[in-house]
Amino acid sequence: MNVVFGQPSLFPTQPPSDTVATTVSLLPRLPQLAVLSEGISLLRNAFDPAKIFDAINSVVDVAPFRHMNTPGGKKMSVAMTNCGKLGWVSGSNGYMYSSIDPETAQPWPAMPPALLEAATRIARQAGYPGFLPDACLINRYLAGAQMGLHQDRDEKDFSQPIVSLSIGLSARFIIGGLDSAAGRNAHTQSVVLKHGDAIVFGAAARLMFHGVRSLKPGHHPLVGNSRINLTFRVAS
Ligand code: MD6
Ligand code: FE
Repeated sequence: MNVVFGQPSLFPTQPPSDTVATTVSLLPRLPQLAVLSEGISLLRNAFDPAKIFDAINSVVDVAPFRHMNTPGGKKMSVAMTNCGKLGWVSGSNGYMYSSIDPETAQPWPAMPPALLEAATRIARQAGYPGFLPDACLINRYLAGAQMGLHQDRDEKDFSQPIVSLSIGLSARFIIGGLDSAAGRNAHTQSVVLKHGDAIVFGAAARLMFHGVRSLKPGHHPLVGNSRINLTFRVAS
């Protein structure tokens, strides 16, 4: 696949510098950002995984991981939970966002500050300075779990990006096209998402089909035998 490394042209947070000397001294601090295809940015080592893992555990204490059913009645291989004002749920009534966790009948736990801080900072680095997510879906993959090609279209405003963080075992993320024929059949791009990686899915890519290949067995020193993915969304 074609990956172009370098600084994006849109860096709203970086003020123009007066002298060559300041420019040079600032350069090493800028995040490495790769544009995978129009609208999809990849940032490696974009956050502190231990801090994010602690925050996930605080959410899971209140809203445990569970395997939801598809609208067709099949159990998903990926276990999920949510934090924030709204949570994504799937079941016999379809896919939707709900302020109540159907397992506990309580509101979803609030988005921990460490998660909100990481998501908004990464969005800013990718050119979305106003991003303020109200939903965070947390996916847990054990060996053999996968996510089929899908579009995320249960949110109200597709001009808002989705920010995705990955920790633990690596997985291959597949990117298809924009419509169902091209999305599901045509040739796909793929990228291996590793511990500490973030992707930002916006603009032309916001409605692209994407999925995750079956997780290979393994062990990660922080996260154990799993991969955890967080997707931050503006749902309402
Ligand atoms: C995952 N991610 O990486 C699943 N969706 O486990 C997604 O489905 C996803 O990474 C929208 C935007 C970014 C994503
Ligand atoms: Fe998705």
